[in-house]
Amino acid sequence: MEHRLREMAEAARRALREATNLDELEQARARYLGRSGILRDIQQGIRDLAKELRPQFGRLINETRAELEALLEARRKELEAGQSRLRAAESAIDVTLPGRAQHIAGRHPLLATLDDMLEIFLGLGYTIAEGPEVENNYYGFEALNYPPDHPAMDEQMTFYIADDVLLRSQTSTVQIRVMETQEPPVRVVVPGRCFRRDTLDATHSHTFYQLEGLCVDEGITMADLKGTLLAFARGMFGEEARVRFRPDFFPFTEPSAEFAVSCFACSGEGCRVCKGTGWIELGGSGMVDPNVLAGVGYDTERYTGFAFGVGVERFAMNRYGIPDMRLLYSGDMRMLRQF
Ligand code: 2U9
Repeated sequence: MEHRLREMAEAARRALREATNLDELEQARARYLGRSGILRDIQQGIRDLAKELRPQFGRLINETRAELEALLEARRKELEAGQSRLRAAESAIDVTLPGRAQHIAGRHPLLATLDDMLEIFLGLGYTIAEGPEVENNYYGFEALNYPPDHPAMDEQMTFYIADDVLLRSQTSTVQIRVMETQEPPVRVVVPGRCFRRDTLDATHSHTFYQLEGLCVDEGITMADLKGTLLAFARGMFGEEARVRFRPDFFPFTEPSAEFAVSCFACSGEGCRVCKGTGWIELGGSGMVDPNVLAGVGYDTERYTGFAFGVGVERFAMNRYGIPDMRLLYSGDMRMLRQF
């Protein structure tokens, strides 16, 4: 019996010492010290011993159990320490690795252009007005002096949501709303998204940004329009910039003029940016048609006004040399990181 105990103790010591991980250690514990382990089995054998030998043997069993349990605990601590060292080594930071570049977000070229435009008009005393993208026929066309059969009102050109519900094709709807609630003097710029049934390609988009402006007061003339757009061009392109006006037609202005700025890349000599013309088209403008002013209840004998509109996408593309309008909406980081 005693021999069996000593042999078991020796085997248990070896198993505990040689356990290479916590699982193996647990297996050894269960085998030798567990409830149905070998030590318990030996202990049960006490019953078969002579009465006088039992206390001595019981003590020996208890001493062996205490020794093995101490060994078990010591080995558990060792293995746990080893495991956490291993984990620490696995998750250690390699300070010699090159760092990952952090990209700091910048302004999107489209909105950067719009912000810069707005800044100039704020400096000229304009306020910013905004309004709904979903409009009705009155604000979208009628109040802007479009004749009832104008092709722009066709479903081929304008997005209709229902009979008299449409997506605005220009922000001019907002100027009508401003004038309805305010007597002159009016000086507003209106940035916003507009929608037309154009097919997406390098120079067209069904959704695009416009900046329009409106100035109504006593004694406003075409000279004010020209001076304002010259200040705008100089603010955007520098003091050397010149503007050119050529006759055009819009239902809501009379007379109307398209306007262009001398090419910022070649100062008007002719280059790739301006396609050899020396000029970059910016938008349209004109004196507000008296029908529009009368429509909002203004006294057309007393007040005159000018208005203009600029497409922001084309402006941004020219400014930054972006060759395709779709790049402005792609969210492609290879493009956006350049700004
Ligand atoms: C009111 C009266 C008149 C705004 C104007 C234009 C000329 C114009 C285009 C430029 C590029 C639109 O994005 S674009 O294609 N705009 O040519 N817009 S005058 O005239 C107004 C606005 C509001 C009440």
